[in-house]
Formats: sequence, C-alpha cells, structure tokens
Amino acid sequence: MTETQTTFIMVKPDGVERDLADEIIGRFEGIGLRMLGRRDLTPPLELAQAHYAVHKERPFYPNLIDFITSGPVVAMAWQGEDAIAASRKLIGATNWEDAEPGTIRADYARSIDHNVIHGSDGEDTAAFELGLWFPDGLED
Ligand code: IDP
Ligand code: MG
Repeated sequence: MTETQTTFIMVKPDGVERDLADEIIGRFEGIGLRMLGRRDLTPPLELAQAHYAVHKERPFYPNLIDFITSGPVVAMAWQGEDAIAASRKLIGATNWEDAEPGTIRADYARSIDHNVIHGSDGEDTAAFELGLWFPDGLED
C-alpha cells in the first residue's frame, strides 16, 4: 500500500553555495514528487535549534547549528506517494561513504557534516518540520 505524504526537504548551505539546488529539485521532480512550498532563507538561530533539537546532546551539534545558519538554504515541501521514504532513498545515507551510488549524497557530499541536503526521516518528523519551516501552512 502506498500513501500520499508530504515531506520536508532542505538544500543545506553547502548545496546552495555550490549551486546544486536546481539540479536537486530536478531529481525530486524526476521521481514524481510535487513541490508544495519553497522558502529561500538563511535560517535564524532559533529555527535551526528547533529543527535539530533531537541532536542537541550530540558532540557535533554546535558545528551543525553553526553550519546550518551560515548561509541561505532552500527549504521545501514535497508531496507524493510514499514521499518520505522515497526522498530518503534519493538523498542517500547520512555519511556519503555509505550512500548508494546515484544518490544525491553519494554524488555531491564529501563529508558527513556538510552533506548537501536534509530530508525528514518519518511521518512525525515530517509533520513537525513542515510546521516549523512553513508556519503559514502549505497549498494543497
Ligand atoms: P540525516 O540528515 O541523514 O537525517 P542525522 O543523523 O539526523 O542525519 O544528522 C543530522 C545531520 O547532522 C546530518 O545530516 C549531518 O549534517 C550532521 N551529522 C550527523 N552525524 C554526524 C557526525 O557524526 N559528525 C558530524 N556531523 C554529523
Ligand atoms: Mg535526521
């Protein structure tokens, strides 16, 4: 059974800096998902902290917050059949060295911390992240 889902995707500052956003958007279109919303912004500190609150006790958290607030990101909502798992598959493993060939991280990331893109990891996370980044809601 497939289910229509909406997931939160973000091209991180390294991806934007390297001008990868359009190419990445093409990959999501290529697997049949539809963009419901897009915001280009440099994440404010409080937003970054809320987004990554689950990692706040991890040793890499301070660097992660510095990185994600270091420049513009492209924050997006994408909808489609099994959008959450389909997106995670397209993105690849957190560590680019473990990412399947052809995934976004395998193709573009060369460090575990600067890994180009974020995607929600489950339904609860997606709902939380979409509410955080799109507080005014989304078109449907
Ligand atoms: P994910 O982005 O694949 O969901 P998470 O485990 O949720 O991975 O970690 C969030 C982000 O934190 C990663 O995308 C990466 O930027 C950073 N990160 C995760 N693990 C490490 C690490 O071991 N060292 C440095 N940065 C890390
Ligand atoms: Mg995660």
